[in-house]
Amino acid sequence: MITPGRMLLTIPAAFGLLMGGLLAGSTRAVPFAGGAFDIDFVTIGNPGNPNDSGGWLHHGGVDYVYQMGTYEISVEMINIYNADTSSIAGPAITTDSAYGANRPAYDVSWNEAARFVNWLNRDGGFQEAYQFTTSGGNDNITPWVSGDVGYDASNPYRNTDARYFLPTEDEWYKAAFYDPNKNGGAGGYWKYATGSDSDPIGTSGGTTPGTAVYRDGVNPNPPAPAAITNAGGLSPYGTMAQSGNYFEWMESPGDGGQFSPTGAGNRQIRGGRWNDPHGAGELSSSFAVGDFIPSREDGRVGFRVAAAVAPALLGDFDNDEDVDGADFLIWQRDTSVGSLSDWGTNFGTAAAFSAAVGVPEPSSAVLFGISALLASFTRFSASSRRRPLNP
Ligand SMILES: [Ca+2]
Ligand SMILES: [Ca+2]
Ligand SMILES: [Ca+2]
Ligand SMILES: [Ca+2]
Repeated sequence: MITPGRMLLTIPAAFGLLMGGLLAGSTRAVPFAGGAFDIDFVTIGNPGNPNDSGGWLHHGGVDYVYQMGTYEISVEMINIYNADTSSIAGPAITTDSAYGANRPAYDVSWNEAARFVNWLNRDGGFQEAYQFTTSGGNDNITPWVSGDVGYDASNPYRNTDARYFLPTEDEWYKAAFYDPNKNGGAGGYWKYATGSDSDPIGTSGGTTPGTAVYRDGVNPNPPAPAAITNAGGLSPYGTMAQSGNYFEWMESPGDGGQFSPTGAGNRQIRGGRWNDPHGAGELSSSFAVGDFIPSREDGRVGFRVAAAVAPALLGDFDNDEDVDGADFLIWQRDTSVGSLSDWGTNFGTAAAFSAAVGVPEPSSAVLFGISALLASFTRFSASSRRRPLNP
């Protein structure tokens, strides 16, 4: 989408952005609130992977492809939510900004995180994930029941038609610890979300592989949490700070427990925190805290968002859910990525998430030629510009 006021880039600049995007792997930046901020999502593939046989409660098996937020949710994103006065606005969420707007939001309850997720869905024209039947920002949800559209008996908290949601413990655990290339390509789990069984090296900020934002002998007196995009090395799938910075809410009941018909039951917490004195064990796959009630506002706990994937779109060679000039550039560099005819057929269209409402119809007529291609370059460049959050 083109946002008024955004500067159009030259083709060489667009090409540079494209190459940067390729280096980032299968990350997709999704703009929210009219482009006020983006959330980056990384695709978590390898459906059908087994649960971890180590760890705790044997989590991590997921039999579908999904997307995980690359970063924790920031204070600034919550501030933008709170500033929304449009028809999709939700009740106020309280957070704390002691360390700056680009740091993870904390003192955000599970219920407040669910309100934020619902707002993301409304912003994109999607079904809300969680059912609130009362108006307070920290009220508990009312789980979906049989007969509701999108009801899933195996997870009555989440509506299956929602695009964005809080990750289940399995979704979170897989994105953090699973590595399809471990054990000579057979796949397996690491102890930490830095792709290692060795304790991460403590840091208060940076992106060096193998580091995490926590207190250890290397980083004995951390002054502050890190900005969400500067919070340690990546997991094998490319997520940041699933070990360290802030603990994060799971959608799932705690301790492998049961879903609560009133929505009041405990939720799971994982990941460790920047200033805790408990060492690396708190960051590991075997550490989880299952007794946090969903209304608890805790100075150690933030969250990240996960997403469902849209069906594959032929001609979308860079897997960003649309077919545009960027895909043509990829085909031009390597024609084995797919069919140019597919690209031509679907040029100008976006992948339709099945449960979406209000998604524009694909254009019926596609004109080839340099003018269309140039237009696609400018569209690509506009949609690819990252708007930094409090750099
Ligand atoms: Ca709060
Ligand atoms: Ca974290
Ligand atoms: Ca594409
Ligand atoms: Ca694109």
